[in-house]
Amino acid sequence: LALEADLRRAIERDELLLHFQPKMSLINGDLVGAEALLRWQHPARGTVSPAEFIPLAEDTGLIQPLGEWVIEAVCRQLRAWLDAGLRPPTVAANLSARQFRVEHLVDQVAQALRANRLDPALLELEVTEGALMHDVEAAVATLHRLKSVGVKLALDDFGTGYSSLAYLKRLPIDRLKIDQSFVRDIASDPDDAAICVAVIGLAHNLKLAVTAEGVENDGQLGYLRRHRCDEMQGYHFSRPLPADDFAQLLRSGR
Ligand code: G
Ligand code: G
Ligand code: MN
Ligand code: NA
Repeated sequence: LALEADLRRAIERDELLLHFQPKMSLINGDLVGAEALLRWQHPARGTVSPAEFIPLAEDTGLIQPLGEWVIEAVCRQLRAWLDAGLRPPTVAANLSARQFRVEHLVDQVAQALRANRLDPALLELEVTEGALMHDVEAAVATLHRLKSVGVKLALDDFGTGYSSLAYLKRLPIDRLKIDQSFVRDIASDPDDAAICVAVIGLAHNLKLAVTAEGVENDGQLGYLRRHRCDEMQGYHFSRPLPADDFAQLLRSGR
């Protein structure tokens, strides 16, 4: 497949880059974090969405070098911002299901943090329920090893997978991210609203922070704030930004 061969070379050719989507506190409006989102600037195809090439990378094993590149690139970027005198918030990287099961993932993460002399709490890793359900015992062990490195852990797309509440309490995670499919109609659909309120309550009872994804308007924002959601991410606050634009946001002291 042509795309697979291209993806193989994309890392060496420097065609990959990260965008950073700011996360906002619903308590005080502060910039409290960012999610790193992978972008592939293909010379002929233009921008290729990760929704297209992450599944391909998973099927071909390319997810291993690709995932390692993402972790290292996030750490290098954090170091660059610190060296520029900025105070970056915690930045989250997405881990694909297969990447999460890579043997030396924990060593990769620890090495990238060490090489860039970073406080591990500046890095957050987002995993989906699907990545954990494959082998719950192994997943819990890996999460504990990541936790002991000092990174933050988030459960992404929460509510769309099949996690049982019985094992949710065993996961050493810091945050639940409410999937954007529940947030979209929160102000008009009582079922979606009920699900969001329940997830916020669940998270808080388990002493977890909760972030709503895909917030696009004031109605959604107000509803989430009234129901004590901690943070939000979405176009209403900011789209994913190129690194320079994100640095500009940091400089502006938001
Ligand atoms: O930003 P965007 O809507 O294009 O992202 C599409 C999908 O790709 C999302 O599900 C997002 O989680 C995923 N994605 C973006 N960046 C990464 C990455 O670095 N690693 C993995 N595994 N998935 C990513
Ligand atoms: O799967 P994950 O939650 O990691 O992916 C987040 C995806 O959601 C990214 O592709 C990102 O570009 C996208 N996204 C971020 N904010 C919004 C938003 O407000 N609305 C929509 N529709 N998508 C968003
Ligand atoms: Mn995510
Ligand atoms: Na999501």
